[in-house]
Amino acid sequence: MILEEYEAVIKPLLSEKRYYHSVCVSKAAVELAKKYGADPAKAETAGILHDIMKDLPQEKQLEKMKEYGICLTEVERAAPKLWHAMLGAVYLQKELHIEDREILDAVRYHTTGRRDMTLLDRVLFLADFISADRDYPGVEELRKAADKNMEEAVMEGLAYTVADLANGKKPIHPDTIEAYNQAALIPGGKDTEKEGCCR
Ligand code: DGI
Ligand code: FE
Ligand code: FE
Repeated sequence: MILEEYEAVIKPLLSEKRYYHSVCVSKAAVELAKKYGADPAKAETAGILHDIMKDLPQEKQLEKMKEYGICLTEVERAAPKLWHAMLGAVYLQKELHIEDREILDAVRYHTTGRRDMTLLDRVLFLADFISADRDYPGVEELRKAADKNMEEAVMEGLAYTVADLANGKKPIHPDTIEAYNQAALIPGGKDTEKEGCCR
């Protein structure tokens, strides 16, 4: 399917605001993909579809997850904001017949991040933070960081998420922690010598 067809698919599922956000994320993802060498077509698709399940009421999201056989961990059960990403990825596969693993994973991990994020994971994660519709304090700095160094900008996004969640005494998903720790241990995304490793 092409962008216009995906737009027609998400339109009835999303509020006006969320639809506009999705269009903006798709555009931001294409720009980041071009800059950092990811596939712009996959970035466009992942961007337009990433929040496809976001406006479904929570009971309906739970219902659909059950239908799809998605089992929730304790942290996931306690964090409804994570559901749309997990559910979204499976919805794309089951209902829209998208089989591209990179696209499905980028959507699946767009909220938490994960260890060993792919280029497309990073592109979507960042695009979601810096899209044109975002106006939180600090967004301009993050846009500049994203323009200069993708790894550093992803780290900024992860650090913001972890700090914000801890501030609100909210549970933090293991994928978020793993993404954050990996970024903190390997500054700039470059693998360092594993000195002192006894394995
Ligand atoms: O769907 P969007 O609003 O565009 O953005 P998103 O999918 O990145 O969702 C952001 C929300 O998800 C934000 O309120 C923080 C929450 N979130 C992200 N990681 C975690 C989390 N919530 C919990 N409880 N645990 C996490 O690890
Ligand atoms: Fe989201
Ligand atoms: Fe989003």
